[in-house]
Amino acid sequence: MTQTKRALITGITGQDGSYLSELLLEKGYQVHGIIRRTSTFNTDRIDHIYVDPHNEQARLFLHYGDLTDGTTLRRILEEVEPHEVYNLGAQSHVRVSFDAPEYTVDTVGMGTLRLLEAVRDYQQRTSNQVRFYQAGSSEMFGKVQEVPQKETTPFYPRSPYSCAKVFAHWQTINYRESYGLFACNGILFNHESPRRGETFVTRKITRALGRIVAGQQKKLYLGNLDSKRDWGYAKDYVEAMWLMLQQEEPDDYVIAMNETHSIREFLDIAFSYVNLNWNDFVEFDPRYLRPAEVDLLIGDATKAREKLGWKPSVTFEELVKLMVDSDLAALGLSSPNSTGSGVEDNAYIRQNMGATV
Ligand code: NDP
Ligand code: GDR
Repeated sequence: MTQTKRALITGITGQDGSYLSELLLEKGYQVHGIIRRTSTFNTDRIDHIYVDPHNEQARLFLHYGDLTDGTTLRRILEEVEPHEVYNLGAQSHVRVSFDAPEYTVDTVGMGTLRLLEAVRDYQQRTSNQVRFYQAGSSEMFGKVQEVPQKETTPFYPRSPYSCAKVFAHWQTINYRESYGLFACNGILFNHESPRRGETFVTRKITRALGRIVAGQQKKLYLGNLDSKRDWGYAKDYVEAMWLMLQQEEPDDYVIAMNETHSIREFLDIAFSYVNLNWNDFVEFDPRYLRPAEVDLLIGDATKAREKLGWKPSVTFEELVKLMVDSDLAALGLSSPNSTGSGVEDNAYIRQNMGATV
């Protein structure tokens, strides 16, 4: 009889943590996640897969902990005895990392080191093999050195967040080379979904667009519209994380779409999908600028395609539209694609938007 695999996920309540949990549960894993104690519920993204632990069917278990608290990380590791650890927890907002650099670096950089140390000790003490995934970021490439960016492109991080991710990246390699830990770095380019945090630019746009169509918002304030990102679909990207840990040898992989689009292009597709012109709604607010910007990201995921057999299932345009559809649906509005009361009907939009059109 094969043993049920156990996975431990930091950042399980985030966008990626929720999709990865779904994927691992589908594959028959027992999934354990570390959650933070907060004064309001923070488990919205995983509530639909949570089963009361008293139920013997339950395969998803949550543990209170924090990447800033090494003792607890060790205790959870001992309790769970995971076969795979996915380190997705982070203060992941680049702009916020300039406001809260120490906390960001503690979570993203030192948090990874604490977890690696805990895994090393656990593995040495028990001889149980643990596979480790580190959530690296295209932000590590920062200031353009080479395009498209690939595994061998030099890093030039431009924020406290990305400096900490570079530290975590090299620590992960160091634990692989020093202690023989099966540790992989995913270097993931931006990936989005209807579950994307509301303050990242894509979701900020699609959420505002829904509210504009519903007549609940008149303006959308944004910062730099010229930067370019290589955006993919989060559900596709968590599959790459899992694939990395199923290989014979640990390695590092870029995961990307190999195409780049500006914020303006994102706005064009999103607003024209509902027959609106974003220039009528978007205003500039310098508070959303960063002290240093990453101007251009475009990734080359050839290695992942060839070695992992990974490929994305959703195009950039499909991604924008599925996010708009989801934010429209959340407000009880139908998709422009659906028949009947579609938002392609300008009268419908005018009616919903009151005086703003
Ligand atoms: P989210 O911001 O959606 O989720 C972050 C998760 O980390 C949340 O579960 C959050 O908990 C948790 N967290 C925050 N601080 C701590 C802490 N101190 N201790 C433990 N957990 C903490 O991020 P994503 O899901 O988008 O990203 C997942 C990972 O991948 C992150 O490490 C991110 O930096 C990285 N990444 C993301 C990319 C993307 O485009 N999405 C691209 C490349 C890398 P809570 O819900 O309580 O806030
Ligand atoms: P990013 O994502 O910094 O690439 O990090 P974000 O969506 O925050 O910014 C993308 C680009 O949009 C510009 N921008 C704005 N950004 C935000 N958040 N809000 C605005 O109002 C706004 N206006 C313009 C930004 O300047 C930037 O150029 C994300 C995170 O998920 C990281 O954790 C991850 O590592 C990287 O993607 C890959």
